[in-house]
Amino acid sequence: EYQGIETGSGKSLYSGEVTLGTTKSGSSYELHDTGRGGHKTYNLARSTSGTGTLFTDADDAWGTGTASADAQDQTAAVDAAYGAQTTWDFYKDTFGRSGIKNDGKAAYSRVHYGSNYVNAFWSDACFCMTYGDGTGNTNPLTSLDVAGHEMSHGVTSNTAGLNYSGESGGLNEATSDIFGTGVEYFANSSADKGDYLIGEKIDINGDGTPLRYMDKPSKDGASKDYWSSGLGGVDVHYSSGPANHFFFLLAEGSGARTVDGVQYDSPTSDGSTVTGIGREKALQIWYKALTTYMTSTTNYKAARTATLSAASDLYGADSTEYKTVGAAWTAINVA
Ligand code: ASN
Ligand code: ZN
Ligand code: CA
Repeated sequence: EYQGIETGSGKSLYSGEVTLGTTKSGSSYELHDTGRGGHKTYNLARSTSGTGTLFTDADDAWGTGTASADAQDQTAAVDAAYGAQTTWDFYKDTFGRSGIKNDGKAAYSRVHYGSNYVNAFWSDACFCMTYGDGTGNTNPLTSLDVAGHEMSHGVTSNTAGLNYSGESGGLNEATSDIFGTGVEYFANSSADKGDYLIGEKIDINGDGTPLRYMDKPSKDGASKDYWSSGLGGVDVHYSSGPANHFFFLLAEGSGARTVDGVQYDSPTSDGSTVTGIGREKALQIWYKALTTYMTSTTNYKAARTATLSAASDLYGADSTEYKTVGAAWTAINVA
């Protein structure tokens, strides 16, 4: 476990009470995490440009004021700062990666972007993370899996560089869902338990359903479950489906099962049965494939080869892990 400088406490919107890396500055505190590359969290106060104002607080207890505009403002900042520090810790502890560029330097985060902005996004240009407040400016897009998803776009940009269109775009999106899920599990928060659902906390559909499902992506009404020859023409947030599905099959296996309290039912294209190797190993294989074998033009067929090479490096070409990688791709119609 990462031993950072965690001096503050925060009341988050989605992850309960959290500890935060903060910095004392004069008689006040800044939302500035010197233990993790110097990450800072800023308030855009509904602007859509610039850096905004660095969050400060008098007593280092963030988001706890009563009924003040500041307390409300700080809550999204607590989630954003917690998301950045947990994503940092996940990459460090799981893969030995120090930040998005693996250079020990943090990005920064901005919250309260625009008005009624129902999205969050990573930008390579500012090397920063931005969160909208959602519908009515009351549903910030700051849940942990979303934070981990978005910042993982930065990792992909700085490693494989998967082009954000066609099949490589779907693999880029899936990489963010896979590691966003890794971050959520890593945090082990009772308020936001790990699962293979994306965005289940932000209620973006208004009916309590998540944005995406990794066990059976088509449950969202648009994502693809299996590879087909037309996949490259599909929106990247839906052509990610088969790779998310591959990851679920590799980690947990096919068929109906309950994982950490959530019910899943993951089908295979050919009726085959896949027995999962566990999430930890599946994450290691995807990360090694992303950082060693994938390139900007990697498509689904090449992703199969890349992950097989990674599994061979990590566990051997005769290993169950290697064979399961092949079986999981075959199960989503990538032979
Ligand atoms: N939230 C979106 C995503 O990460 C932003 C975008 O369209 N790039 O995919
Ligand atoms: Zn994305
Ligand atoms: Ca989730």
